[in-house]
Amino acid sequence: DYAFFPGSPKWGYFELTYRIESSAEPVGGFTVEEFEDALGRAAIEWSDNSMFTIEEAAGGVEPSIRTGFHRGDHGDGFVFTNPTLAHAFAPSDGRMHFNADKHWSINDTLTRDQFDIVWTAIHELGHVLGLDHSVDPNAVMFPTVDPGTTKRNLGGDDIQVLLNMS
Ligand code: TQI
Ligand code: ZN
Ligand code: ZN
Repeated sequence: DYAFFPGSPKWGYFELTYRIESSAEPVGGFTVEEFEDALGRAAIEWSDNSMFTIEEAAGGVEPSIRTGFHRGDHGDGFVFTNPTLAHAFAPSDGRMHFNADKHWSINDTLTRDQFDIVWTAIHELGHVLGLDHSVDPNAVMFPTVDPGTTKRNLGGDDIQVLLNMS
């Protein structure tokens, strides 16, 4: 959806920080520790493959990215309905929300009803950085969910698009 990113908005700097701010508890007992782990891995994947560094915000620091679990109508005008896993806003908004009603997993072995939080976090961070969807099926930014499968490494296309954004 190209209209989501009018004018190729950019951050203007490359050292980004994030903080967890949830308004809902995820179903299925998914813990804050697992979420922190997933975000850390997603942040490393982009940090290792781009000019961005993405780290957890230290106390008292204003984070660039605010992420967390939310349910249904959570006040930003984008109501979570069943098929939606997560959504993120274009730069330099920084909001990245995960649907608390989905069954999330940090493990790369998934049951049929689970979704990989690491994959989803890498994908949503891509939107936060300013990337739209890719038509390359190997890209993390390819907009198709395969339940029960994972994709935890950036494809050449993801990295190429990002380099062309700077
Ligand atoms: N959420 C959509 C997404 O992140 C929301 C969306 C639709 C969107 N069009 C957009 C966000 C354009 C930014 C720009 O793509 S989702 C996947 C994937 C979703 C989908 O819940 O459908 C992933 C979230 F790629 F697997 F289909 C994460 Cl990884
Ligand atoms: Zn939201
Ligand atoms: Zn997407």
